[in-house]
Amino acid sequence: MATETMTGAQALWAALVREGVTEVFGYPGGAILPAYDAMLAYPIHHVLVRHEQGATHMADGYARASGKVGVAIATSGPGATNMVTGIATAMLDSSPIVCITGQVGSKLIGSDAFQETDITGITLPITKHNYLVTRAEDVAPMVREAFAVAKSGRPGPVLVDITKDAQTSSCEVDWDATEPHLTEAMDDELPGDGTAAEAVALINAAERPLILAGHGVTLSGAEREIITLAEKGRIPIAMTLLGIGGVPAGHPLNLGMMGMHGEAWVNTAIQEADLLIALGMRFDDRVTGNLRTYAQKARKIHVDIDRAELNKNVRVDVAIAKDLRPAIAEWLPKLAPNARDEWHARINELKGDSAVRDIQSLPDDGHLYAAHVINDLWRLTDGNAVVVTDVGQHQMWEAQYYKHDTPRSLITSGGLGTMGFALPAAVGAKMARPDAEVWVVVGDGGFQMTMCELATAVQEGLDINICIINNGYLGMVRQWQEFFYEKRYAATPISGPDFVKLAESFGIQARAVDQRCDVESAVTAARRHRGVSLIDFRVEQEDSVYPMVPAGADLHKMIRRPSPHPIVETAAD
Ligand SMILES: Cc1cc2nc3c(=O)[nH]c(=O)nc-3n(C[C@H](O)[C@H](O)[C@H](O)COP(=O)(O)OP(=O)(O)OC[C@H]3O[C@@H](n4cnc5c(N)ncnc54)[C@H](O)[C@@H]3O)c2cc1C
Ligand SMILES: Cc1ncc(C[n+]2csc(CCOP(=O)(O)OP(=O)(O)O)c2C)c(N)n1
Ligand SMILES: [Mg+2]
Repeated sequence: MATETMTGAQALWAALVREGVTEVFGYPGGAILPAYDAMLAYPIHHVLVRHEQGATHMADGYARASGKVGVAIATSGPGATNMVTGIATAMLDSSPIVCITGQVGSKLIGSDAFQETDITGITLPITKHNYLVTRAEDVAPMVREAFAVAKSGRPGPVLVDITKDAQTSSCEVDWDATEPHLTEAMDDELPGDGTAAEAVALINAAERPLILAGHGVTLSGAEREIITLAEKGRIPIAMTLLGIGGVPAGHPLNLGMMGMHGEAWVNTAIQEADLLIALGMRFDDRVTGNLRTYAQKARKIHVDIDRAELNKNVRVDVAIAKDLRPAIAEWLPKLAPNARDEWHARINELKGDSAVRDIQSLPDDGHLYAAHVINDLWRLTDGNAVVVTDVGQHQMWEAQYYKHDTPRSLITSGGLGTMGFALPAAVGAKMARPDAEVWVVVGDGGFQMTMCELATAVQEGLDINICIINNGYLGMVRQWQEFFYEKRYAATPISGPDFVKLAESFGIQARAVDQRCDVESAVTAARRHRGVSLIDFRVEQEDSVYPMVPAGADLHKMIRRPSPHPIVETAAD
C-alpha cells in the first residue's frame, strides 16, 4: 500500500509532484513558511515573483500557453488578497489555475490574528471552488481534488487555503485514497438537451449560416472538427477575441473577429445570417451589442460545456450542453455538402476590395501608427510568435493586425480586461513553452501596473521581448472620452519613466522607436538578443481603434474610421 508519513507541508509538495507540477510562481511569508521550508526537498522550480498578482497571472499565462494547470502560492493576508485580481481574471476566461495560500493557525481563525483574512470568503465568487484545509491529512486529497476541479468541464481557478498547523503537523498519506472522484451535478430542469439531429437539420437547411468560434474550441481541442464542419458545409467562421488561433487566420473560411472592435463585414454578416452556430463562446456583451437587435434573422445553435451559459444572454433554438469536440464529431457524418455560393458572394461584397487590410503598402507619412507596428511584428516573426497582450487599444490592434494561425498563440485577458496582465502572463507562457518566441504587447499604462515583474523575468534568465505601445494616454479610455464625452480627457494623459533607461537598470536590452523605418531593425535586434529585450514604440498619441460598436448599440451600427486617413479599414468606410 502506498502509505507515507509526512507533514502537511510535505504532503502539499508531494501532491503537486504527483499532479505533474514542475514550476510554481509565488512569494513567501509567515503563514506559508512551513510549506516553503519543505519545498526544497521536491523537484519543483519556484519562481519568485515581485507581487502576488504577478504570480497568479504567471500561473494563468502558463495554463493558457500549455493547457496544463498553473500554480501560484502566497502567504496569508496581503499575500492572498494580492492574488484576487489574477484569480478573477482566470475565472472570467476559464483558465485552470490552482492557488495555494497559507492561513493562520486553525485555533486563531476568526480572532483577527496577524495577517488573517478570510480568503476563501473573499474568493468564493471568483473561484470555481475553494477549500480551507485545517488538518494535515486533508492536504493531499484536497490539493489533488483542486487540480481535478480546475481542469474538468469548464476550466477555472481553485484556491486551497492551508492553515499553518495543517502544514506543520504529521499525517499518514494513502495515495490511492487521495485519487479524486468528481461527480457531475446534473439538473434535468436546466436547458441543454438539444440533439445532434436537430442541429444537423438546421445546418443542412441554412442558406446563410455562420459559425461563431470561441475559446471553447481551444479548451476542447476541437480545432480539426470545427474546420471539417466549416469545410463540409462551406460555412464561414467568425472568431471571438479569445477564440483567435482556434481556427487559422489564414483559412479561407475564417472571416476574422466579431464584436465591438471586430471586422465590419463580420458584424454585418451576423446580422444577415439565417443560422448562427455558436461553439464554445458565451455571447459576451462585447460580442453581441444590443441583444434586442442581435442576429434577429438567425435561428441559433449553441454548444457549451457549461449548461449555465445556454440561453443566458441569447435565446437559442438548439442548446447542447456538451464538450465541443465530441458534439461536433457527432454532426459530421450527417452534414450535407453545400457550396453556399450566394452567401459567400454577399460576404465578399461586404468585405469590399480592401478585404485584406493592406496597410503595409501605404506610404510612410512620418507618423508611427500602432497598427503598423503590430503588422510589422506579425510579418517579422512569420506569424509564429506567442503574443501576450495587455488591455486597451494595443490589445485590439493586436487582434486585428497580428494574424494568428495556431491555437494558444494569443494570450489576452478578455472577460475581466485586466491591465497589468501581459508581462507576468508572458513570464508564465515562456516557462510553459521555453521554445516559443514570446512577445509582450502592452500599453504604457498597463505596463506601469506590473513592470516590477521585469526583475522576475531577468532573475529567471528568460528570453522574452516586450513591445510597449506608448501613446502617452490610457488610450482606450481616452478613445471613449473622445467619442462619448466630448474630448474631455479626464485622467487619461499619462506620463511614464524613460522606459529605455528603466529597462537598462534591470540589465535589459532596450531601444526607443518613433519612425516606421526603424521598426524592422529594432524587432530584428530584439529577436536576436538572448534575454529580455524591450522596445518603446512611441506611437501616434490620439489614434483610435476602428471600427467600434458603442457599448450597447446595435451590432451593425459601427463607428467607422473617418476618412481621409492613412489606415484603410474596409472599402465601405
Ligand atoms: C478592451 C476589450 C475589448 C474587447 N472587444 C472584443 C471584441 O470586439 N470582440 C470579442 O470577441 N471580444 C472582445 N473582448 C473580449 C470579451 O470581453 C470576451 O472576453 C470574449 O468575447 C469571450 O470570448 P469567448 O466567449 O470565446 O471565451 P470565454 O469567455 O472564455 O468563454 C468560453 C466558453 O466556452 C465554454 N467552454 C469551455 N470549454 C469548453 C468545451 N470543452 N466544450 C464546449 N464549450 C466549452 C465555456 O463554458 C464558455 O462559455 C474585449 C475585451 C476587452 C478587454
Ligand atoms: C486594472 C484596470 N484598471 C482600469 C482599467 C480600465 N481601462 C481599460 S483600457 C485602459 C487604458 C489602457 O491604457 P494603456 O495601457 O496605455 O493602453 P492603450 O489603451 O493606450 O493601448 C483602462 C484604464 C482596466 N481595464 N484594468
Ligand atoms: Mg497607452
